[in-house]
Amino acid sequence: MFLVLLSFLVTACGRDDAGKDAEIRGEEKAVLTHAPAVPPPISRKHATKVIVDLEVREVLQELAPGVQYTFWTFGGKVPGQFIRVREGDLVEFHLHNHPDNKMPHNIDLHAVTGPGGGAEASLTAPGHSSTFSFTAKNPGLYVYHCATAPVGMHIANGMYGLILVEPKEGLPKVDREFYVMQSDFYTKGRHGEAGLQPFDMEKAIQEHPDYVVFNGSVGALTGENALQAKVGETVRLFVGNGGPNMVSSFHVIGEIFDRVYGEGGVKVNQEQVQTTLIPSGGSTVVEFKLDVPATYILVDHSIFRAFNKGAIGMLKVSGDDHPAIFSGKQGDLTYQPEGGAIQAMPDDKAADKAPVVQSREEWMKHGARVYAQVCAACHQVDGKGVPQAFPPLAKSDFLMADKGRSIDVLLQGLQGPITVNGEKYDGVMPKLDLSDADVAGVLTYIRNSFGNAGDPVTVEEVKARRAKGK
Ligand code: HEC
Ligand SMILES: [Cu+2]
Repeated sequence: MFLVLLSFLVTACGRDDAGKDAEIRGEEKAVLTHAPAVPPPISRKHATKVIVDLEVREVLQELAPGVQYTFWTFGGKVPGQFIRVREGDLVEFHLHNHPDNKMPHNIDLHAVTGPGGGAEASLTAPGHSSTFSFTAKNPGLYVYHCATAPVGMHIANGMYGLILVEPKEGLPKVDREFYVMQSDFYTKGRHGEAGLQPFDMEKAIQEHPDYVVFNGSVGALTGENALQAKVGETVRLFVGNGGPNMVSSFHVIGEIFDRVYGEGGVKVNQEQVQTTLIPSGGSTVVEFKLDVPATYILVDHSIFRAFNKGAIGMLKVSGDDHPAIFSGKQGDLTYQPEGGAIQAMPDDKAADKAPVVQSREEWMKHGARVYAQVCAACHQVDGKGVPQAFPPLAKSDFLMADKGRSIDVLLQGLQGPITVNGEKYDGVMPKLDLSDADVAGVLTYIRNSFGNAGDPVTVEEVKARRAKGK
């Protein structure tokens, strides 16, 4: 008893640091940053409670010049915001799903020891927030991602980011730190095809990306967006790979990595490295000192991805020449991904609120808009679905057989085996966050499009099913 009291007193006086830093003292809000910025190093010498607020947003942004894409994001951009905590910290995680979103989402942090990396505890419907806590036991650089069904699709749409659990003793001091994350995208149109491009499930399953990019879009790290540093400085890159499919052969043209913390672990496991592998769902940390002014080019050295699919970034280094290290013709190389430049698109911000609908024509239009925004991603623009993944709505016997059941599918989602036109499907259709007008409109639309012919669905019918389902 006396000993317990004594150790308590010693701690309270703050004199005992060694062995005591597992104890949680105080609390703070995590600083979250958008790539390529990294939150500042942690100078604390003790563990604390860290509160993380991460908001999921479904946003329309550019994937390449003139090419738009509906990204699902952690924090409003791809990749997700960088989270930095210290080994031993107690992390209180709040995942917010913005009310304008249509899909449920969650988060699996590879830094978490526990079921699904937090996925089960964080499944969140639009307009809701989930909270869970974990102790950041294991230092390292970890990927986090959404793990809501269909998981591949949520990741393919941009739902990944990095969390750094800094070791207790901290990381060696460097002059600059940057956040870079590679990923691959799958669009209906070919690379560079202008306009709003829907996700292409078939290409994703075949692992044939149209885009492989750093930090969420072609050009996110080139030209004006290039990383900047000076001769004489040492830089550290925290590099993640969100996939969903490609393994990265990460290389910086014109530089050698002095040190590599392989696979994002805490040990420098190799020095003097030209190209380092980053698994899908993995990371690496590289450090190098800058000796010569130049524009260094970050690439995935699976090189067609760099020059034809977008996997190019730049690090512009200014300062004095060092002819002893490199003398020769100098200047900025301009690397342009071939075939990337397309004219700008008029921005089409389709109204997302349900209008007070009267005529059947307007009603169909409203339904068509909901379909394009929400359903086409899975059931495809032509309503024909994707074999073995998303059932067809075009001439669907399942859809047309039972109006009440189809309303329920839209209100409640659907999972478990079903048969549509003789083909078996066993996937998950998420519970979508649609208004009664949206449900009635989109059902009227799909029941009278793609070769279907049926009677309209009214708001009253939807209301009645909703009341019954409760
Ligand atoms: C994230 C992907 C996804 C989205 C978005 C989605 N669905 Fe589905 N949908 C599915 C899957 C998967 C199934 C099959 C579920 C199963 O196997 O039990 C399904 C089944 C259906 C069915 C019944 C089967 C059939 O082919 O007739 C209908 C009707 C349907 N969805 C309509 C819609 C409509 C309308 C929307 C938009 C408001 C929509 N879905 C959005 C994935 C999706
Ligand atoms: Cu998600």
